[in-house]
Amino acid sequence: MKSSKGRTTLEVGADGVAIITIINPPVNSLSFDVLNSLKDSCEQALGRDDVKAIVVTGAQGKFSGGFDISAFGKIQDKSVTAPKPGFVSLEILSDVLAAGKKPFVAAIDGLALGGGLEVALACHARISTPNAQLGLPELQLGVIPGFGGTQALPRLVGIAKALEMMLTSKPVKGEEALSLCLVDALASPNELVSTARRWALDILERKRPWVITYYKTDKLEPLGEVREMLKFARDQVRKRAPNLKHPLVLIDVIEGGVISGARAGLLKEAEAFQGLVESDTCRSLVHIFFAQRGTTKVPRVTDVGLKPRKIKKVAVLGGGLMGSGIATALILSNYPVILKEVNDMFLQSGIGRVKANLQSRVKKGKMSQEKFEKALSLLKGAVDYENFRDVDMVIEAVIENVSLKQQIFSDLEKFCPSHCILASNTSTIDLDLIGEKTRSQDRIIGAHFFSPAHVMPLLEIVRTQKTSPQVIIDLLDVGKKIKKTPVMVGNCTGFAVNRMFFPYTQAAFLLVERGAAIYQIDRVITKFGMPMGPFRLCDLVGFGVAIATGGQFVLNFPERTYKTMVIPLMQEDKRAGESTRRGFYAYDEKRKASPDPEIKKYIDKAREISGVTIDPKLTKLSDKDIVEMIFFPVVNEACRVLAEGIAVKASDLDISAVMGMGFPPYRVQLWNRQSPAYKANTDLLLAVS
Ligand SMILES: NC(=O)c1ccc[n+]([C@@H]2O[C@H](COP(=O)([O-])OP(=O)(O)OC[C@H]3O[C@@H](n4cnc5c(N)ncnc54)[C@H](O)[C@@H]3O)[C@@H](O)[C@H]2O)c1
Ligand SMILES: *[C@@H]1O[C@H](CO)[C@@H](O)[C@H](O)[C@H]1NC(C)=O
Ligand SMILES: *[C@@H]1O[C@H](CO)[C@@H](O)[C@H](O)[C@H]1NC(C)=O
Ligand SMILES: CC(=O)N[C@H]1CO[C@H](CO)[C@@H](O)[C@@H]1O
Repeated sequence: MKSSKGRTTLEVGADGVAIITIINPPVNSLSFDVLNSLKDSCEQALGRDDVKAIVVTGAQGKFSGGFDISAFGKIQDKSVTAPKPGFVSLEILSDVLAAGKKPFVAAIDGLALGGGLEVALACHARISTPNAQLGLPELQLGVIPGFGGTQALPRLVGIAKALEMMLTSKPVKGEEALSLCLVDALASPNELVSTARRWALDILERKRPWVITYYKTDKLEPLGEVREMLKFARDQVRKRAPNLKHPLVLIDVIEGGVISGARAGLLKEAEAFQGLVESDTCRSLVHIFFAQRGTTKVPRVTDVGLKPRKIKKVAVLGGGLMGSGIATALILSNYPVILKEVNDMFLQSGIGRVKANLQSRVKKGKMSQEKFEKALSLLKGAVDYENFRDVDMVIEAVIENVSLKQQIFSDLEKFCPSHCILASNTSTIDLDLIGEKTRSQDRIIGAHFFSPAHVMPLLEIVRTQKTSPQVIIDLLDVGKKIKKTPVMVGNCTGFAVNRMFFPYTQAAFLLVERGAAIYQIDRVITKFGMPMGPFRLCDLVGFGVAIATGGQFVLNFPERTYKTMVIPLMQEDKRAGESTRRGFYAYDEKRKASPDPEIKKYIDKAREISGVTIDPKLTKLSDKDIVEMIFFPVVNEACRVLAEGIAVKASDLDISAVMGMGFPPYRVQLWNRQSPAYKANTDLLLAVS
């Protein structure tokens, strides 16, 4: 891919309409070069006597994907002087385009997102294709729209809809955009530009209205109603995203424009944008944006000219929780799947689980009945290997038993074609051991899904010394196609996620046995932004599983594992977590967790057995202390994973933490010093504020 800086072109037709085309593949993002060139082209068109009206469009069937996200780094870097996007846009969009003495019409195909849509909003009319995606997703990156969108969108669609579109970051399609008056007309891709040309001339001839979006007020709801809406929105935001400031800033900026007019609103927007762009939240979210797209770049694997092979059929072995989830994910993405079980009874319950997974999507309105039938028709059951002759990939998800898995893999070698990828979902068994009795070690690979596999977004791809690059590329591709974020890791206990996070629960137990308040820890960690604290997580996973996986770490890292007695003591009393309705919390019929005073008894007993004493300092920890004591050991473990070469790059671990454990993405910051505890050679690390 060549790195062009982007530009616009200007072409004047015989009808006197100039076409300005934004060119910056792949999504025509708005770099500063594009913006400057856009300004030049607009000024030229306005100045030329042979130009009567102007159409703005994007090359290759895409209007524009928005502000160039890679330019955020430049704006945030205080050592270089970068232009301020908000003010740049004020100059170009509001002072040149919107205020222009000739009509501007946007011709929108493909996507008009973020700054892309904001360019279109500055025009005097918009024509779109029915399938184009229009939206302002800036909040996802920790900023607000900075090219006038906070002022323009409410004036076209009303405050209520504008708030919804910006707060959810969800785009609308052309059809809906028309009904919202976000666009003025629809046209097929072939007729898009000619329709826009005609429209521009019509405006000039006053056959259609010449509308400057920023001056429009007819769609704004009455002030009293607006106040109510904004108050409601603020309450919702405080409740749903208590750690984020930028959604509240958005609401303030919208309010400013309604009260003081669009010009004041635009200035307020530009200033607020500049402040937010430098925030830790924005830095973290931009980092995550690129980190997520970077997981499929693996040195010496994806850069040696190999292409993913076509996977036409997949077999899943084992129809348990994991296998049925994996099968569900595959058929949802149109892969024909054979689900194999040991006997018909197990097979039927496996297929039943897949059906239930699909049905729950239908119930939630995420899938049509038609799509349900289609997905289900891709699933075939089997109790033998007869139909494995044309399978391109097998994912094994049977119980953790070495000799069983060895048997399965030598059977697979017999029944599957010689190119077939042999993947295992094992989390605890050495892949080399599994493949020991085969001659196919170059096509054995780990595919570690998280439960439930059809819901959780992360896929750890585990390579051995012998796995071939082609097989890795194939699985990375399947991972993306089934809408997972695949991360490639090497072999170690717990791979990336469980390895990084074993110190998470461990630190919590260590603190509690020495006097820290158990429910305070969960409360603080949840407030920090994790989906749940370490104790609630133990309850969810179940103590049986917790002990089994904990044992693996004790075995492999004896020098830094803390073995708590609390869990075995609770298990003796048949407390084993949420499934038994009693763990660190008590659960009612609706599975609502509440603190349980009886827990103190177990902690006291454990303390006695282990011979530890209460440390008065630990009984009154601040929230900040707790966060650091729980997460710094996680960060250190991440450094080890990186130093051992298990992970390819630090950003892969950031993504693993976010996607695998629900670590808050807005807290993953740039960490510019090496971990004091472990000298890992990296500049980006999972860090906590
Ligand atoms: N300006 C904003 O506020 C904003 C916010 C979110 C998304 N977006 C844009 O919307 C597009 C679609 O979003 P998606 O989440 O579906 O992403 P996506 O990964 O599906 O994006 C499609 C393509 O855009 C490429 N891309 C990534 N970063 C880019 C950059 N800085 N400049 C140009 N191209 C880039 C990707 O490599 C990918 O090929 C994104 O590419 C992004 O440009 C803009
Ligand atoms: C593991 O699998 C083998 C082979 O199928 C079987 O004989 C053995 O009993 C199993 N072990 C356990 C602990 O289930
Ligand atoms: C894989 O990791 C496990 C656990 O650390 C270890 O026992 C095994 O030897 C490793 N295998 C290879 C090939 O490195
Ligand atoms: C790591 C992993 O996913 N292991 C699972 C493999 O599949 C079996 C059977 O469904 C599960 O019990 C394991 O937890």
